[in-house]
Amino acid sequence: MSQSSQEPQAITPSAEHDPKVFEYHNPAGGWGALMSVGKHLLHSRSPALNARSLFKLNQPDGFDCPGCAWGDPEHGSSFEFCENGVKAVTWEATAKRVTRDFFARHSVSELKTWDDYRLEDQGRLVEPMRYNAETDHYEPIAWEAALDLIAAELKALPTPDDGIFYTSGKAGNESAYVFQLLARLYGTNNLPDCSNMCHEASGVALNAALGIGKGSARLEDFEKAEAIFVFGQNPGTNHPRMLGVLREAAERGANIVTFNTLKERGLEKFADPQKPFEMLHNGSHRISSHYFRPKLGGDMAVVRGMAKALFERDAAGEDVLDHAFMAEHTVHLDAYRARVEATEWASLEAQSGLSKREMEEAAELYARSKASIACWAMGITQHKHSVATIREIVNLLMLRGNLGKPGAGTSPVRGHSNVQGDRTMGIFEKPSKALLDALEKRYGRPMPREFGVDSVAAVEAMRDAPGKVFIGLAGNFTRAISDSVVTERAMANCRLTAFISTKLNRSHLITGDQALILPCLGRSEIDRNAAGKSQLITVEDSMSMVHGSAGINKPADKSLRSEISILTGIAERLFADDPLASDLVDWAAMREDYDVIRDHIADVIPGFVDFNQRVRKPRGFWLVNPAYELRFPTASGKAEFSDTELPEEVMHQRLAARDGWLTLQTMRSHDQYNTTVYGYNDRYRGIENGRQVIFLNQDDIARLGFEAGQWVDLIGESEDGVTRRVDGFKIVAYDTPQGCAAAYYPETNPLIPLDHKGDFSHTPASKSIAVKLQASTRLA
Ligand SMILES: Nc1nc2c(c(=O)[nH]1)N[C@H]1C(S)=C(S)[C@@H](COP(=O)(O)OP(=O)(O)OC[C@H]3O[C@@H](n4cnc5c(=O)[nH]c(N)nc54)[C@H](O)[C@@H]3O)O[C@H]1N2
Ligand SMILES: Nc1nc2c(c(=O)[nH]1)N[C@H]1C(S)=C(S)[C@@H](COP(=O)(O)OP(=O)(O)OC[C@H]3O[C@@H](n4cnc5c(=O)[nH]c(N)nc54)[C@H](O)[C@@H]3O)O[C@H]1N2
Ligand SMILES: [Mo]
Repeated sequence: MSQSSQEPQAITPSAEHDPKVFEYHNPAGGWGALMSVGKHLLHSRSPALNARSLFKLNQPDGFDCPGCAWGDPEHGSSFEFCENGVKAVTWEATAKRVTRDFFARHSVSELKTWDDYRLEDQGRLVEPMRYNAETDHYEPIAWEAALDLIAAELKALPTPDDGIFYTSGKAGNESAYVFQLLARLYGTNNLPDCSNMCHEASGVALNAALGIGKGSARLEDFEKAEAIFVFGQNPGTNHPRMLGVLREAAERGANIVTFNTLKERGLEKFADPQKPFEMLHNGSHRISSHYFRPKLGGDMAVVRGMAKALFERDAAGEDVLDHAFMAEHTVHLDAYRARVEATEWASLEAQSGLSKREMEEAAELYARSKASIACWAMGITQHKHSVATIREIVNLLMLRGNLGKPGAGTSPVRGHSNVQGDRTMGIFEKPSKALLDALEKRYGRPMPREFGVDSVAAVEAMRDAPGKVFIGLAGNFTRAISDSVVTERAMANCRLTAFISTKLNRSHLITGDQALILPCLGRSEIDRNAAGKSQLITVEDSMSMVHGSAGINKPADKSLRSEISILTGIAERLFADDPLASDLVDWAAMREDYDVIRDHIADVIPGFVDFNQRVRKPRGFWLVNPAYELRFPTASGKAEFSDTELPEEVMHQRLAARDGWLTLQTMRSHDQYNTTVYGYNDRYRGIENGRQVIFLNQDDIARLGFEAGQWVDLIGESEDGVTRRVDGFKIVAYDTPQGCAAAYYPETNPLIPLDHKGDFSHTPASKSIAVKLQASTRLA
């Protein structure tokens, strides 16, 4: 890159958001959660409508919660929602609107100075808008003209590989299928998605180890597990319905063994707002029976330490390994064992931040359990060595035969409500040969065989060559990906940026030569076709259950279109002169009846035979996971141990030698959904009224010569000549190991160099960022 200086991010947190720190002593959930529900219902300005919506959330005749991907029980209660599901629903079903007058009042340059909360809080987008560079304002454009423009710009590209088609995991299966079909018929596999920034490492590691990129444990396995190991995950905020499941497991005596760099309240104790007795008596139940706090990026060493302890006990004649299982179902055990035995305890302690005794204790908990599940999320997947870490977790599970039996298995807990389904539908820049063959067979058309760009590579491509067309199906790509300033320059290089969205966000403000906002229906809204019939969409949860979702609310505006209507509209125009493509796919029929799309899916995607019938059963159907049945479609046909060497040093070890540097993880507050900020509080961590905080170990604060409450600027690495910094963060003392810091995303994304990413997964390593602190000029 040529430029050497970089202006700090233009977004300035307003002085009124001066974060306050308080001690939070209550359990997660409980009255705090109920009070928050009330507050968010009121803030939406349509409390009655929203209260009604909640009874339809995750119900067989209702809509899937647009929050997380945690599964719904088959014998569920009539309330299947949580505090943060309520925020997601009320945020969508707000009474506020972003009209053409709003855009006439505020220029894009002005809006760029607004923070994420303020942008989205303006309400729902209602009509298509086009950026006018001369006036620097968005102006209304007719739907037909907007769709014509996209098709014309795509057709004008020198090669289809100059088109980039991004999907966020909010998109349902039907939109996802149509989107990938459009891109591939057009001629490219450039289908990056939010999974590239999220659980990519899980897919890569599980595919290599077990031949299937998804988790194997089902919801009912959580009722049978004797121990549940939770690595790098904060369910109290991000998967609150999982807390209910963990709590039930804890109540019946299962060990919940947590590994987390921070002390997270939701992992300590929980009061279930759906249990009236407990609420009235201010009761609660502990979640974690054991809580280990490794350093950032230390989990591979922890898990290897547990394996080492087991091998040592096995060598001493103890019955702690399932030799019969391994002999029958696995390969490469000897190589793994040799590797583990060659790894010294001293290296494991130095890298993990845990003592040998702690790792032995964790191993003992594992050895005592006859059925164990391992769960993990972003604390594991957003490091440089995430794939190796997840392979290590699978190795550990295999040592005691914890696959394919009740109460056991892998559980990568997914993020977005349909992120897993989008992949199943073919949203993937590296499609399998089988998928492309099936598409070719169905459509009689050669499919592009060259792999496309993932999320990081998409930014590199836009940065390095101007003139691309970027289409975003849901999400907020520009804000979600790393290296914000580099990314924003790259996006501005495009000839067209177009986003299919429900709410205004920063991606809309970083415009290409031309830019469009295409407002769509949300999941809670009734999606009627031209004939007035309401349509069903489908989603797949983290446990591979596929089920229907139908909105119940009146659309926010009559001019809104469904995602499918917008996508099929683009496709019709794009392929209008191509009789082959328009004969092969009747886009109008797809738009009129989503059953037609599901028939296409049934023809192409394995596991979806009779899709239309099966999805109409309450709670839907399960996509069989071969690993669950002890079938492993790997190269060897067996489950494979990996024998990767422990990284010589992870970030915190590298930085220990550099004066004043710390390893920063970027994570979610309790009041946000990814780049969507619902408010400025992070209740369980005791933060109120602000997001510009940095959590530090007390000893680090003293050692670096700062004080709690002081404002600092965060300086990132700049070896490539780009200055990376974000200004004005307040220091908060927190229970986290030395050398490890934490702050919220997306405010900290400017600190992550684009090429700081996972080996094999290419996921931005947003849980191990090198930072230095500097006293800030911001006044308290
Ligand atoms: N309400 C709400 N729900 C959500 C989301 C949301 O933003 N808001 N986002 C959705 C999405 S897309 C996703 S992917 C998931 C994310 O769900 P999580 O993975 O829970 O999300 P994070 O906030 O990134 O939390 C990471 C957790 O891992 C810990 N951690 C970080 N680094 C390490 C490490 O190196 N080792 C260990 N052992 N622990 C570590 C952190 O302390 C933190 O508790 O949630 C989904 N659900
Ligand atoms: N530093 C750092 N960066 C991260 C992460 C991290 O932990 N740290 N986490 C990463 C992860 S796990 C993920 S998944 C990504 C998230 O990346 P994305 O999925 O791209 O981002 P979101 O913030 O979920 O997208 C929010 C926008 O989606 C739109 N939207 C909401 N509902 C709908 C809908 O029903 N239809 C349509 N069409 N649009 C809708 C709204 O306009 C809203 O503004 O961020 C990643 N980035
Ligand atoms: Mo995610």
